[in-house]
Amino acid sequence: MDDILLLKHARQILLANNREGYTIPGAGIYPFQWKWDSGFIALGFSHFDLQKAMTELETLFNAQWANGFVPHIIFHSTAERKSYFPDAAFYHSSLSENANLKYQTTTLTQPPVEGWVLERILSRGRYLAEVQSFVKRLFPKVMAQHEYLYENRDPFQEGLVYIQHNWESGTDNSPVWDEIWSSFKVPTYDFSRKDTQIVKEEQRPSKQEYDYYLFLIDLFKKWHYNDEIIAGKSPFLVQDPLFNSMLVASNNSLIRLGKHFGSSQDVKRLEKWNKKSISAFNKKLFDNNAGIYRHFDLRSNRWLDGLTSSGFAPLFAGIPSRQQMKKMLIALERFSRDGKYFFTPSFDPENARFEPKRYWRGPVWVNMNWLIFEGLKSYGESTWACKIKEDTLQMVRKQGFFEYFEPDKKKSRKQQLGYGGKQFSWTAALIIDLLNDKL
Ligand code: 2M8
Repeated sequence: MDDILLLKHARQILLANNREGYTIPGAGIYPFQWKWDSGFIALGFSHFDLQKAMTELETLFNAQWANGFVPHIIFHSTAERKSYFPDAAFYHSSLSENANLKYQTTTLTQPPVEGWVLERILSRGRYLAEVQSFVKRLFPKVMAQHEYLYENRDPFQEGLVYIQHNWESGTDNSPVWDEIWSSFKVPTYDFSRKDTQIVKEEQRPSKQEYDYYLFLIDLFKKWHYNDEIIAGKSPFLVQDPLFNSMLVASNNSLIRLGKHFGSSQDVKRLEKWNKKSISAFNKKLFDNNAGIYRHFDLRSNRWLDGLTSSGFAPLFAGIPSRQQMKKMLIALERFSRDGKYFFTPSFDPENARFEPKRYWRGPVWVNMNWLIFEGLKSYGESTWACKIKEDTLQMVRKQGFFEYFEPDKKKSRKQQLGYGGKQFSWTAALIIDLLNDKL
């Protein structure tokens, strides 16, 4: 497929998945609005329909809670209520005193990408009064989200915020959580999986993993979603390098935007947060031997076992020094095993727990590639950035706009090996961005 056709397809996918005011990640499997998906989707739309890009984020922030928290799924469509599990009834968000009662939402959040997305939308419509007033309206809302995170998710005031559930990481069934799951027992839940009716079981998390996911939510319900109690008692409390990188990158954008759209006080707070976050990142999360950032478990007080593509996300936020970045290039090369794999498998291919078909346990994801591509570009590493861009385009040209992809290049050349949802929105959105990139 040539690039003009690819671009046309990508736009068609975004338009087909667009609903009233928001865009679903993929028909059938994800029928509502997801938080960080909306960020990538808005970026894709900003190339050909600024109005839709702005509406996507406005709709998301309409569901923001009183304390600045932004939920990870907004269950807009009642018609689709029964087609996804766990649904709004399972979360029972009104148990939280902060919940936004106008919307049915989850009680978990996702990586805070909105700050840097806002800056990119502005760059596409800098001279339009409508875009300027949009950024002005959204700025304090994004700021409130960051305030929520630093005030409620950083119990030791380290500058690194924690996630309280694997679904908050965006990398749902990553093997890094395995050792947390093995540290406690959960009941067996009786429920009907909706995801495996659409996608093959071998490409999704196991039933046992879902039991853990549901059990954590049940615990939080018992504690009325009180963050202080969760931080004190929950068995899952992790400083995730991807989540924190998105926060730092968004801080960076808000600092630049704040000079026009915020106050000098906002800018000062953001600078203070970022200084602390970046220094903690490099002291606490960088694994000098492996050349990659790690997940830190606040319960066991050590890094979780295993290296993931999330560990390269700090490149996007400008966190590593040049020396650290050079080490990361060696790790990146190892992840592709001398060109055997596409950049960048979601889990270390040399680890015995690597599973090339199963969701976040090995396959390649376009959003992670895009973040690493942008990161390397910002360090002036254009040869590397080009390799990732080319691999990503090659993968999608050959397989289509899937949710995730087979990492093995040889296998992928011979067979149709795109996995998960089809006509997936963030794959389409980021291909649009890559095709518009000048590198
Ligand atoms: C996946 O997560 C959801 C739960 O939030 C699921 O499996 O049902 C993840 O890939 C997540 O990162 C993504 O935002 C979501 C929708 O694309 O799907």
